[in-house]
Amino acid sequence: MTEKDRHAWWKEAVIYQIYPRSFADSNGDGIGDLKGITAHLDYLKELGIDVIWLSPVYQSPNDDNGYDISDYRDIMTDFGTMADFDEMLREAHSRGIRIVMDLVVNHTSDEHAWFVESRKSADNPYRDYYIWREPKDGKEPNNWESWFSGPAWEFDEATGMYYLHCFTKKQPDLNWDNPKVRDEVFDMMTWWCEKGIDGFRMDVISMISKVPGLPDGPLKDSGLYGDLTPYVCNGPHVHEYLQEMNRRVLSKYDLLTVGEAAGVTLEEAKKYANNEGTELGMVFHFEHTDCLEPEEKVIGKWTCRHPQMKNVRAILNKWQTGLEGKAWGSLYWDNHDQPRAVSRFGNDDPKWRTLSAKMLATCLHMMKGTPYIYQGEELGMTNMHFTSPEDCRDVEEINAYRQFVEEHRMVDAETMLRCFDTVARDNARTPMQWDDGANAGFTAGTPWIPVNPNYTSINAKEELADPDSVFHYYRKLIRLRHENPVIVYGVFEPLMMDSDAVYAYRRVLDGAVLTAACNWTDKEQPCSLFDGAQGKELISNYAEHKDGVLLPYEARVFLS
Ligand code: TEU
Ligand code: CA
Repeated sequence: MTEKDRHAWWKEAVIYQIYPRSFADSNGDGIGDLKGITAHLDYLKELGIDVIWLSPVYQSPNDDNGYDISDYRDIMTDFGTMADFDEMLREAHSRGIRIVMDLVVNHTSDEHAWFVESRKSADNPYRDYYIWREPKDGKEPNNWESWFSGPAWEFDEATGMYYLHCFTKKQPDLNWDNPKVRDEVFDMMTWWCEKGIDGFRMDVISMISKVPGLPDGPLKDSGLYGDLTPYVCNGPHVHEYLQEMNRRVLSKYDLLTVGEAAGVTLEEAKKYANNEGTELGMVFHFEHTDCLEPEEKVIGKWTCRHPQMKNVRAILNKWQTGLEGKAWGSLYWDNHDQPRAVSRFGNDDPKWRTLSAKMLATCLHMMKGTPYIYQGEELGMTNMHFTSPEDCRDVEEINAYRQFVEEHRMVDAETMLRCFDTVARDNARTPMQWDDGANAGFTAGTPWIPVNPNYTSINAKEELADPDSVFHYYRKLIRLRHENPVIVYGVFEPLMMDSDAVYAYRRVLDGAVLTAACNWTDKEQPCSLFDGAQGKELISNYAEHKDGVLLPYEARVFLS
């Protein structure tokens, strides 16, 4: 066993992510809002979570649903007012629930006052807040593709130069090498901390330092553009800038901090989330959400395939053992950028949905790290079915469809729609299913994105009333974590690595041994871990077990 972890509240907490646009609409305009969140805090209290991570609620023209911020110190008009925010914060705190803000500072909106100034002239005081380059041979300065299709550069008539945007052209990248940018960001963070918020989830924070010279990237599978990730992820100054942020802001407050770290490796994560606490509390990595072979992809991230358990396990186990004693980790299946967990990793056929959602929850929540639940995951909400590109709201899907289907005819429309069914971000963004009434109880108006038609059978009202629901199972998993230090701090040891069907492991702390085993298939699978075991069962998705096997999608956890 390695050295013990220093205890912290955010290591013992369970986080619930809210995507405000799709959570609850209080005024019938079809868009979720802050008052809608406040009205449902008792639901979250009942679930038992400790912290809410709020996807961005700042002023934004919504090119990327709030990940394009035009004013960091104001609330998005669609979502309400600063008074609504203050009320939500107060009401959450009065229930013992903390609030973590999304911090989107790799880029701003092109409508942010800094960028409005920056594009005016080459000698504007705000010019160097962003990344401007001269054309190269009359074209883009390099071959990078933006994360959301098309070139990562936009030509600006006013000065005849290009600006860099790793995401949409309405999301220009900030120039973190400019100390004034860092001052502005740190001041803004301090302002929110003084308001009493409890932490930050930092959007693509691994991308804030770009490799000087901005060299061309290796050609992507489409052959259309180069890959920017080698030159923008984990760049030369990223750790230096985060250490500065830590010294100047984070260390002055008691915060949960989690970096969304596109392109992060285990070795890099040990630096970002180091146990000495000089940078961030933890990071999100993407290895398990993107563990298909290149030949399983249609193009770029688009695929109709589902990952195999043994590949997911190899990745998660590597992170479990690799971080031990060195850095803290995060645990998640789902977020607003991913398809629904039960549809991707489990089985959303009505016959297996509940069992497999509970199995997946068990598999993740008994691991080491801080668990994140994405809204609706606790109900076992499923992916959508896309019948036409008109169903899409997400700029990533809309642009990909235009580029690969319409402009370059590299993918046929039907295949692209099946890829959307499988991995589109909109799967996570359909409205929260509160009840079986009109629009799933999300809005009295017309929802900004269609409701998943299965809301009549999958909804919070029904699950709250059913003690065997996915909701009550999550509730129990959260309570177990709060009651058993071995679930928080126990050292992880893999088990049954010769099985491609059963994901099993042990957690060990001060003589307590927890054993978890999860059957990822719809068939009985051999497993003798529990035969004759001494101790007590902590949780299972089956009331009766069978010696020597795990039943289809069975999950079992034993403490001895
Ligand atoms: O996401 C960054 C990121 O890595 C995602 O683009 C993810 O890999 C992709 O969506 C999977 O298809 C963050 C936010 O979470 C996302 O919502 C924003 O669109 C993006 O940054 C830009 O701010
Ligand atoms: Ca509203």
